Amino acid sequence: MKNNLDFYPTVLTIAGSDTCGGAGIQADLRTFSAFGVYGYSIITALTAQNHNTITEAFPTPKDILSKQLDAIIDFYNISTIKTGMLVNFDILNLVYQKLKDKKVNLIVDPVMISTSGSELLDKQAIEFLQDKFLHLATWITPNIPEAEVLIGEKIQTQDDIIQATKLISSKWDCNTVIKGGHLKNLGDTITDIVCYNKKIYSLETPVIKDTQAGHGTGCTFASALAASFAINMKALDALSSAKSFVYGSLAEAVILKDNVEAMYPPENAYKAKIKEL
Ligand code: PXL
Repeated sequence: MKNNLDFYPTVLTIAGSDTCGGAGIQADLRTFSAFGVYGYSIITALTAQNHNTITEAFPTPKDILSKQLDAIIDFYNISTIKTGMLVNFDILNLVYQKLKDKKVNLIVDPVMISTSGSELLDKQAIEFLQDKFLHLATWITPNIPEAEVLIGEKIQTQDDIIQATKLISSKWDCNTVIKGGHLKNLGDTITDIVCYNKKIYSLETPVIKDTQAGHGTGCTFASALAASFAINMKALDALSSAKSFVYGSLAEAVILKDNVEAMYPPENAYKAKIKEL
């Protein structure tokens, strides 16, 4: 037995299945394992996809999703939950109803569009996300296009990102990380901006130029953050460890076939820089 005194650290992911293994549930569970965290998983949709294209995103039927949630949430002592692709209003609403009275550390990755441009959350669901679901979050981790949808404004500069993190944090009474990877003219570093307890931090690693392994970076970051919390890291250390893990996973990407690379848990340790702005 790994633990004879305390319970082993766990995280529940509520997300979609990605056949090609790079994002969604598959990325989440791989990441939890790399952090020494046991993962529970509730699957919101079955996608059919490879590294080029998504051909299907089939929502889990409501009654099945409801049974998955009931099987897990009240049976185990769940204190950390990460959500990813929530597909449509019915699924989002059901997850909301099951979580709304629970006291948990909820990390919401507001997945809306895949890297290849497919819609992963419909319009009615985006409204419900804004009106209800995000009020449950302790952390929200959008990329720039998702943050633009959430606040209804364009984000073009680092200053815009800082304003957006503040806006998101105050609107939904939560902490926010906006991932900077979509910013034009990145230079030598990728800088994410964090609003944590109303203070602003930058979170930085070098850019890995021309990587083809970007699929799943968002899921991996949010899962690594959730796993870091589950092993009792303090927030700033958790942020740095999650960002370092994404960087290392890109730096040590594996080649799956000609022109297809995938991020993979790194063997070496890396250190992202976090500083207050
Ligand atoms: O990276 C967003 C994402 C999340 N979840 C699933 C996905 C994708 C992108 O393809 O397939 C299941």
